[in-house]
Amino acid sequence: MSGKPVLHYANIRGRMEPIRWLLAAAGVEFEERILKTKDDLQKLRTDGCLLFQQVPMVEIDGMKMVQTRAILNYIAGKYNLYGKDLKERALIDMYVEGLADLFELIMYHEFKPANEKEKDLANIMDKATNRYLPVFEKVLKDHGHDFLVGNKLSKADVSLLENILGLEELKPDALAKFPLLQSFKARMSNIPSIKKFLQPGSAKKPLIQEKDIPSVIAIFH
Ligand code: IBG
Repeated sequence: MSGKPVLHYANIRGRMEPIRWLLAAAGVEFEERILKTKDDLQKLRTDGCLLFQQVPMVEIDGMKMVQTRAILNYIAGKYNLYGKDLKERALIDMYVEGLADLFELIMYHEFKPANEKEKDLANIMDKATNRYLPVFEKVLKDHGHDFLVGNKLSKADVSLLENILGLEELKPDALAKFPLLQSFKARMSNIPSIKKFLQPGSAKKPLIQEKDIPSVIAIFH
């Protein structure tokens, strides 16, 4: 056993990408076991590795963890990315849950049929611009700190950066009306562990290619 966390998922961003992001930001090396077929998923099930028969699953500290949020919370707690007290944690949770709602929109966009993409993108950009991004622009403006909570890196910052970059992939000027988020993005992208993750060849997954969608669907459906 190498002692590194082992991530079990398909070779896509999907629900595992926030976990890859958080481990990378924490400076934790990890291994990946890529599910290529439904049989690979079925084997994990019959071996009793999946509490709810689903992935993401992460082997960490002798546990076989499932449920994305539980995994993220464990990593955040372990690596001190989850605030210094209950109130900071509550704030981080609120920010992260809002961002998780935005993330769902971005994640499913990749899987939308071509004839629904334009409308879907318009909805994502409307929600991003009018509901989610203004919240974080205001938080940064009001307290004037570098990070969202407690003037210290937390999982909320990591999630915000992940979502900002995801939005910019869909629409390069997504941050046009948000100057403080632009500087936040520049600052976060320069944190050594994150900078490394953003470089080519890292564990960060690319956007799924249209041609790969059927094979991914075949694993999970
Ligand atoms: N609440 C769970 C979590 O957050 O971990 C949901 C996990 C989940 O939906 N897992 C899917 C799965 O294992 C894979 S991600 N499905 C098999 C089953 O029997 O339920 C599926 C997904 C894709 C693309 I592909 C976008 C979003 C989700």
